[in-house]
Amino acid sequence: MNKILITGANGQIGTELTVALRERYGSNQVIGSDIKRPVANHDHTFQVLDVLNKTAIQALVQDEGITEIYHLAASLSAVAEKQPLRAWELNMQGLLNVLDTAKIDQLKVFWPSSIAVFGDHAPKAFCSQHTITQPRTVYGISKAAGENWCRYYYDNYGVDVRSIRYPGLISHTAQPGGGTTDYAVEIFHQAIKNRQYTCYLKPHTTLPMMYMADAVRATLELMEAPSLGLTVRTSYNVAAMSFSPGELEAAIRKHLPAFRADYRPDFRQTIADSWPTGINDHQARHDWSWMPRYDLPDMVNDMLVRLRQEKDLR
Ligand code: AKB
Repeated sequence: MNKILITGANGQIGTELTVALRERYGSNQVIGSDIKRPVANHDHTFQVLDVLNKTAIQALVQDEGITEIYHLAASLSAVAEKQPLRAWELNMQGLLNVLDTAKIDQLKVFWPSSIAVFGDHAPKAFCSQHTITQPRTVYGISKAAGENWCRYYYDNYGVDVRSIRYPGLISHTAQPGGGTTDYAVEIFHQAIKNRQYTCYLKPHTTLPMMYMADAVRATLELMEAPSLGLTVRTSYNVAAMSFSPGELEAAIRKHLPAFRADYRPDFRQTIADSWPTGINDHQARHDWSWMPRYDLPDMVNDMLVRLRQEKDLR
């Protein structure tokens, strides 16, 4: 029976992945962990865990009989640029601690990479699986190095580590924490509350994006795919939709005609400009039958319906 540990369980992906994994494998089989216990968390299986403490990870794995780790704890692109060396340590050493633990106990590992591995020299519009990765951000550098470490542990120690290069993720449940694509969540909250949003990217900045329901399903499908069919042990490109802030503003305005956005680009514009505008996910579709379900109109519709229900926002 699988016994799963999630690091960074309080984050944007972790919040929804924990629920999905519990539905799949049962509540007692999935332990959420994070650096702090959230104030209103009454989850009896939750563990406080610092991923920089390898001894603590190994003790938890032993005590709980863990067989799989979803290692999500990381600093995202915008916040990492403010403290590059701290972000490097968290993103790199945290991953190495998890991979080394997995090597000893032959655990299966999921680790998220990102479209941030690509830089100015990668194809812009339909960025291929195997291409130049020369990222500009410390977050991207840590993800590119991490992908290679994943393959190293697979090749040399047989660790069954699987990974996805997530695009910007949009969720009605959890707020993102310090990424360049966060605007695509903030805009919904502001549109409903104030009918106004000031965006930190220019209106024509197109980026690859995905609705969280698709991202969670992609993660589960990759982890359940037969190992033999997987040809990529660095990280898989996945795609669902690409849009700019201006296009998202227009899509929201179809539901909320009074909504307006204005644009005041900050340092995140340079990060966004270095990323691709679209992703070629042919390999994921071929190897484990990946297929997105949400496009821009479906995602906008679902976000608005659910945010209004959940937060009782009009
Ligand atoms: C970020 O903006 O940093 C993340 C990502 C694309 O990995 N959402």
